[in-house]
Amino acid sequence: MSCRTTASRLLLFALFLLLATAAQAQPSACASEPCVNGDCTDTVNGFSCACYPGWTGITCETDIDECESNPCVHGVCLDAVNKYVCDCDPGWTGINCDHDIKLNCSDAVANPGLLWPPDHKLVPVSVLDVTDPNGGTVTITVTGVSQDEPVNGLGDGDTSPDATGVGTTNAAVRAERAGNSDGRVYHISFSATSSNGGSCTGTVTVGVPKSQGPNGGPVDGGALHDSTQP
Ligand SMILES: [Ca+2]
Ligand SMILES: [Ca+2]
Ligand SMILES: [Ca+2]
Repeated sequence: MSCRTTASRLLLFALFLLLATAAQAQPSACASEPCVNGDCTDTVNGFSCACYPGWTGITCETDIDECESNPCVHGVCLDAVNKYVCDCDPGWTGINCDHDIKLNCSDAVANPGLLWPPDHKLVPVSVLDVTDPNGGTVTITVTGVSQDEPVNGLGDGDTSPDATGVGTTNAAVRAERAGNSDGRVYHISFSATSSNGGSCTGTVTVGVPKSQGPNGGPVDGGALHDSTQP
C-alpha cells in the first residue's frame, strides 16, 4: 500500500467523521413532537407525519369530518374520531338510520274471532298479535268495519249500525247474521303504531256462523257493506 493511498483513506475517514458529527449536531425536527395525532419521521426538509386513522393535516391536527357525506339518512350525524354515530329519528334504526322500524300487522287476529250465539248484541273485539321487533309498545286504532251482509237485511233482526268503535282501540260488532245465508263475516281495519315510531295497517275478520253445525260457515263474501252505517 502506497503512502499516498493511506493518506487518501485517512482524509476520507476524517471527512466522514466530520460529516457524521455535523449530522448528529443537527436537532431532530421530530424532537418537538409536531405530529399531534400521528407518527413523526425526520426528513431532509424537516419532518413528515403519518396520521392516525381519522386525522389529517400537516401535523395531523384536524379531525376528519366523517359526517361530511351525510351518512345518516333519517337522523342526526355525530362526528367522532375515525367514525360517525347516527342519532336516528323516531321510526328509523340501523347504523345509517335507513332501516324503517316496521311493525308486523300480517299476523294480527281478532279476539274473539267467532261470535255465538247470534243474539244481536254488540261484542267488543280486540286486535291481537301485532308485534314490534324492537320491543316498543303497540297501540291499535280501528279505522273501519265492514261486512259481507247488508247492515239491515232480511232475517237479521233489523238492527243497525252493526259495528262501533272506529277511531278507538277496540271495535264492537253485532253478533248476528242473516238466517237465510251462509254466515256473516266482519272485516275490521286497523292501524298500529309503536312507541318506537313504526306503524302498519291491517285487517282482521270476525265471523258469525249461520249455525254451529259442520256446514254453518261463516263464508266470507267480502267487505261489501259499511257496518257502521245506520
Ligand atoms: Ca371525525
Ligand atoms: Ca244489523
Ligand atoms: Ca257470508
